[in-house]
Amino acid sequence: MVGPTTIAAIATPPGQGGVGIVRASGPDARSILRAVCPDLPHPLPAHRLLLTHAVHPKRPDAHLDEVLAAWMPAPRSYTAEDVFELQGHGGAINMRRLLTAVCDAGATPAAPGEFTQRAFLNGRLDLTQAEAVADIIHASTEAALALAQDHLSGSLGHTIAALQEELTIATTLTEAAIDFSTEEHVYQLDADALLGRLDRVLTRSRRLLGNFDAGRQLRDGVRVVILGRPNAGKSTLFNLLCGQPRAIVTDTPGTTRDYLEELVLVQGVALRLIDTAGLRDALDQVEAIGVERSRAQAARADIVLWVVDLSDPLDPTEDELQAIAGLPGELLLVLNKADQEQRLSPAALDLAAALTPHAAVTTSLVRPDGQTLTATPEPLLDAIANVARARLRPPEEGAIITRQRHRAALMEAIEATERAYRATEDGMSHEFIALDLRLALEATGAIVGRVTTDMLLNRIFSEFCVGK
Ligand SMILES: Nc1nc2c(ncn2[C@@H]2O[C@H](COP(=O)(O)OP(=O)(O)OP(=O)(O)O)[C@@H](O)[C@H]2O)c(=O)[nH]1
Ligand SMILES: [Mg+2]
Repeated sequence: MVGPTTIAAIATPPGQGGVGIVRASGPDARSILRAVCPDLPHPLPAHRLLLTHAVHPKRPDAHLDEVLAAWMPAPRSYTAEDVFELQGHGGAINMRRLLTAVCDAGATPAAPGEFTQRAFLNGRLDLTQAEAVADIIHASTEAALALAQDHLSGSLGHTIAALQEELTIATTLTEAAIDFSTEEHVYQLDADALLGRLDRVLTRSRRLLGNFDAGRQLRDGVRVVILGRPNAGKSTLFNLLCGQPRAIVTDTPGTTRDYLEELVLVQGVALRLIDTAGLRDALDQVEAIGVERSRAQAARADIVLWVVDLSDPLDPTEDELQAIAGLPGELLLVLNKADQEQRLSPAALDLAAALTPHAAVTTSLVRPDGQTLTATPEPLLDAIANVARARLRPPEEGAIITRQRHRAALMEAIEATERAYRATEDGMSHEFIALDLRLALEATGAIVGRVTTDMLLNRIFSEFCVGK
């Protein structure tokens, strides 16, 4: 078997910066570091920053850069392998030359996420922690960052471990009952005790599953889709919430052709805001595709901002009302163009308002002189933030799952545990019960990475940047 290679990468973002870091990990890290930094003391002090100079291994007389070198021998390093880092002067060309020197001394360029993948494979991190590293790098809001830090500290891993412990005991007891059932002293499976144990597993897993929606919205932002007829003022509202003229606004109905997405903070709440093409019977093929996309976005919304033009002489049709009522997200009704003469019938307004428990917000997005406002009206901001905030509160205390991957595995575990529960109640053979308990164990194991496939690992680690 070929042993692990020594990998190296530039760990800092490309471009100019005060400092740039080249990092390497693997069995040859020590000799490579010696070759690139020949003046380092003997023996190598660990976990210290050492001021020295770097050279190319084949041209030791030519000074490359003045660097701070850090030597972190296994297992006390990020990957649990021998690791070194060179802090040089930031700058793309300098970093490239340092990396070339390290590679010419025996390292191989690292693939995206390969350092973290090694940390996982060497047992330094479980899979939820490895994912948290990617989440910390990608976090664009305080809330997402806090959640990722929490996962990196192992909180989700611990919760899963507790579930696994219960399941392991349950499996062991059941399998013991199979193994010894033909012996003289028949080992009796205590069905009531087993049911109690499985009940605890189910309660905890369902609680965790119930937190997924809040977790996803914390991590990715609450999906807020702005929906309505052409010309209702959707893009005007989108731009105001973005704080910049991101979408084209004109008085021609059908201006927005494709949807636009921006991450915005509204009163500290992260929203993934989506402006859509106005809903109507499309005039051409491009618009038809746009309207189709609007509907697809609406179907995935956490919150739908339904913008209705009060000055529109055409009341919402029965079909329009039905379509809105059928959406899974929470509905917030925005009655726009209050500066104009109202032509929408009060009866139609009542019908629209009846579709949502939240009070409609009546607003105008232009000033009396016809200019667009420069900031979103406060009542509208309050209404949006209140609904969004309520969604972020996890229904139950405890760890929070954030990824579809966690959710799917947990659902699998719950289904298998439920089958084991029913089989125990029905007094079915122990083999059946044990089989399902094993499946539940495997499913929970997949969350933390006890059971993984190469495909799954590749997918997770490809999200990383090179050097992490
Ligand atoms: N009088 C008035 N005009 C408004 C108001 N809000 C937006 N408008 C105007 O309405 C027109 C359409 O606005 P948009 O924001 O482009 O409307 P939209 O809903 O995005 O339209 P589509 O992209 O065609 O679906 C523009 O001329 C805006 O300036 C308002 O409150 N009052
Ligand atoms: Mg628009």
